[in-house]
Amino acid sequence: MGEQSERLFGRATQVIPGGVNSPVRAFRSVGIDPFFVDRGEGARLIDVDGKSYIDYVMSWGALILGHAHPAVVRAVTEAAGRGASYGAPTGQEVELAELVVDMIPSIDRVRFVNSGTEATMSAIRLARAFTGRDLVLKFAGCYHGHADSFLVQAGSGVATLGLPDSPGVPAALAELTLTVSFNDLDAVRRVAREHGDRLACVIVEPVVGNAGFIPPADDFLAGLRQSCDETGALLIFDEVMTGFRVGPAGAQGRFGIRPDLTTLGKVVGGGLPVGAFGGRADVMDLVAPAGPVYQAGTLSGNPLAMAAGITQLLYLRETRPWDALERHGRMLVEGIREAAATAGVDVWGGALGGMWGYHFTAGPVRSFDDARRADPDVFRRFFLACLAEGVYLPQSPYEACFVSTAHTGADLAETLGVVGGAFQGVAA
Ligand code: KE4
Repeated sequence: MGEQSERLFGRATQVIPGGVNSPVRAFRSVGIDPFFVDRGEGARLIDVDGKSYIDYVMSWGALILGHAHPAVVRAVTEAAGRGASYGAPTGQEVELAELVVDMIPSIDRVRFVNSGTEATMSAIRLARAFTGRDLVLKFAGCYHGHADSFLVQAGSGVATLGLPDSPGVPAALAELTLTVSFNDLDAVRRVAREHGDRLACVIVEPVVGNAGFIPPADDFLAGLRQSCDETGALLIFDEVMTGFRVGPAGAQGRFGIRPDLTTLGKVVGGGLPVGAFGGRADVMDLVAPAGPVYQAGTLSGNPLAMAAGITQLLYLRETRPWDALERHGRMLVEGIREAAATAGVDVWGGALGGMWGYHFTAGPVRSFDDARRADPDVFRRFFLACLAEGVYLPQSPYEACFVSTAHTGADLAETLGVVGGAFQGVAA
């Protein structure tokens, strides 16, 4: 990395664990020190040493309009002039809530929080209260944030660091989380038979992004819906990544499945800290102060984040960019596949809306186990070759890639050129 980044990283490691505020940012999986960012401009990040990167991380999916979109900057700047936080209700919270309810039909009520983790943590508490049951079913490789109940065979940073789960999670709590393989309906039905009367909820990334990109098999999501209807467990779609990213109504809109609860993050906040959980009125009306399920937050619904979220969602609802974003994602996957073939490397990948991904394996990749068959060394060398040429892809095979409305045809052409040369010297 450049001199200024190295210097900052040296200081950071003295005062911040691992020098970063979220593990994946440390670039551990690709064996280099991280670059430090000076600013973002549209589709690009510029680091503190002045190097420019075409960015396909986009703050892990939040920036569907790209960095520093003028409309978002104006809205946040204007809101800041009236105060950063009040700890009291504002019209902006109502406006963003009405937008979410309008765009996602399964959501009657929504509560804003400050992160995806807060959203999913609150959603399972609510499901446990509504059903009077304790067990949670999740899927290997899916990541739902770092609340204790989810750090069991999780994806994203947990998988990147090769952690089977996390120390500090009491066994008594971890035992309440059951984990089966994504896309394995037989395993779901077995859990339903053995534990169905104790199951509070099934939580799933409807399109997995935290084991790399893995779409659902044709019957999988409908099978989850049926199993939940039969057992009385609530179906929770964790759409923190897919919400407003794979389509106007997220993955549930793409696949026509109505979950009982939905969690949101990233895009809904326009790059500022916003998470949300919402769904059926009869469930959500248990949330305090309407009901007894406690959930709270000093900065929940704060005016700066609401301004960014409203601006980004209104822009999306008006311009409807998802088909174009998906075409761009498919172009990038095809470019990687063609370049890899010259080195005898197999690629399995795909795109949905503005989310895309690739695995260096012949595939098909239907589960976390399939994803782990990909060659990590080929991934590392491919990632580093692209980064050296100014293309910043997610630094872990257990992350999804993102494209934004700010990525131009020239950016995509430049990226494909870099990808085309990235396999020289990468023997399969
Ligand atoms: P946050 O608490 O990081 O806002 O959201 C947690 C979360 C919940 N659900 C899904 C489907 C998610 O993808 C996430 C967070 N995603 C990761 C990237 N894969 C965040 C990046 C990071 O941990 O730094």
